[in-house]
Amino acid sequence: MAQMRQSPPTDMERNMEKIITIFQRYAGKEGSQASMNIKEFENFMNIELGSFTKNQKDPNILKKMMGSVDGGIDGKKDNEMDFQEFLNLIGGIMVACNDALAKCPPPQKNPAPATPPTEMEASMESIIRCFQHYAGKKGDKNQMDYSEFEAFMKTELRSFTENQKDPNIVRKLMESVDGAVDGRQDKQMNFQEFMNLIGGIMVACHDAMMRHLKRV
Ligand SMILES: [Ca+2]
Ligand SMILES: [Ca+2]
Repeated sequence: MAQMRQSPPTDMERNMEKIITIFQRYAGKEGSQASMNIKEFENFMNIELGSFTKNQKDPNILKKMMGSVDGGIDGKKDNEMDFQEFLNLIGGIMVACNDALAKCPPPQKNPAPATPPTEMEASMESIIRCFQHYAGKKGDKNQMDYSEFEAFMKTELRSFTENQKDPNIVRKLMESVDGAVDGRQDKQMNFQEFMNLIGGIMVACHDAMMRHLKRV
């Protein structure tokens, strides 16, 4: 662990850490530890997101998905997916899930899913539900306003928020993503803007962990 924690991690922190760990588990199988090649990515998708993968009709879907993000961050089409490119892809799947979940009402009873969710699916769903919980407190249920976002940051990412020297950090974070996706600086954060922000925090954690690993 790169940092000592004063308090036990929240569910949100646990899920963010889990996604980083899962990426590292597959990216570390061969070649660069910091990126996935197509074999590592196929392995990840078939095992962790198997229910998504097996529903796709296109046999080349995984190659196409990888092609759609490869080079988007580092500018190199090198058939390697780094963590930020990976998060862009996962974030896209989560945005689609969030839209689907927002459209259908929550089930009255909880029917047991045919197959239990994988660790990755459980973490993704739990992050979506966390966003919906805070965004749904008032006003637009699909958007976080400033006070909803502040409540989220102070409760779910408490140790991150408390470690920041800048007392305006929460406002600045919100301003940094507001309008980046929907083009409207309306002081409302939609799920995709939220994922950009959470993704940025996760990339910073992942980079810190890789630097730490290089030192030992
Ligand atoms: Ca690798
Ligand atoms: Ca709201």
